[in-house]
Amino acid sequence: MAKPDEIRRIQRIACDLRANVIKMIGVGKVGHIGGSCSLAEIAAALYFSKMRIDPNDMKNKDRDRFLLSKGHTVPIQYAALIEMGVIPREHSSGLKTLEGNLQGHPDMKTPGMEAVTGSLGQGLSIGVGMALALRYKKSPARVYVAMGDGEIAEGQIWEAAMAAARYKLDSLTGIVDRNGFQATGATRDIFEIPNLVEKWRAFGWNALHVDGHDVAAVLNALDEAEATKGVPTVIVADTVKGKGVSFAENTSAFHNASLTQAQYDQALSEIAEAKRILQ
Ligand SMILES: Cc1ncc(C[n+]2csc(CCOP(=O)(O)OP(=O)(O)O)c2C)c(N)n1
Repeated sequence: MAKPDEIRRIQRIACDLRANVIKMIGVGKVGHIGGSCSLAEIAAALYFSKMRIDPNDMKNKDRDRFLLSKGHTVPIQYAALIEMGVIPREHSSGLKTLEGNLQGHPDMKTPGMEAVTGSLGQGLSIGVGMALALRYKKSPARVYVAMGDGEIAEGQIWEAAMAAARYKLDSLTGIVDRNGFQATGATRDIFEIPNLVEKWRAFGWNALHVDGHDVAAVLNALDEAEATKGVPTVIVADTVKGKGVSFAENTSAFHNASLTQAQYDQALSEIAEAKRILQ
């Protein structure tokens, strides 16, 4: 069970990650704000508490791996890697430029990236392969795969889910960022997947259900996933798309959008205020 100080530390880092996302996308440049902000606490909990990774040794063969299957929200992963010092902060101004190394979807040329993703539905399969290979090499490393609630309509996710259970991949943890919205509307209107927790269980997984902005609950679930042997674990995390930026919350309008100067300033000031009250 994480101590209150540790929880507060991660909550504050989540604010820093959101601020990094907004600064990276900047004014007038289109970027995936909504699904980046919904993942902030989960990314902070993984990168700054749970995962065994050394920012100075990101190629260590026994490092834990994080795969962003919902690759379009890579600004939140860049934000974490910038905060850890793996990606130089000054690179963030080159997001989505040909000359920069922060592409619009994860690319292994970027420091800290474990896989190329972005064509939705593939990340869990990559995670299954990695977890199998790591087991073969007797590595203690764990593999974390973040998916979107829109993304999981892809059939390949469920093939990977069956394979993970078949191979008893208890080093694999899936996380569904269930923010309720996808690119063009609410997930329930486009392709609702009812009884999601029960569905993962039926596919042979240990399935947990948390509030994805509750850092203590997220950390507990990650610990429970690690303690669960013989089956993979999925954490279905209820989140808010655009969390922390009021005008971007609970809408697909800021799924992939640009900010005016006024919106940019408002977003950063709201995030700073959220961090201030966590002092
Ligand atoms: C195979 C594939 N089809 C379509 C897209 C285009 N696309 C990018 S993001 C997105 C919606 C994803 O929604 P969700 O998984 O809920 O992500 P989040 O809300 O967390 O951003 C779509 C359809 C894609 N990247 N890959």
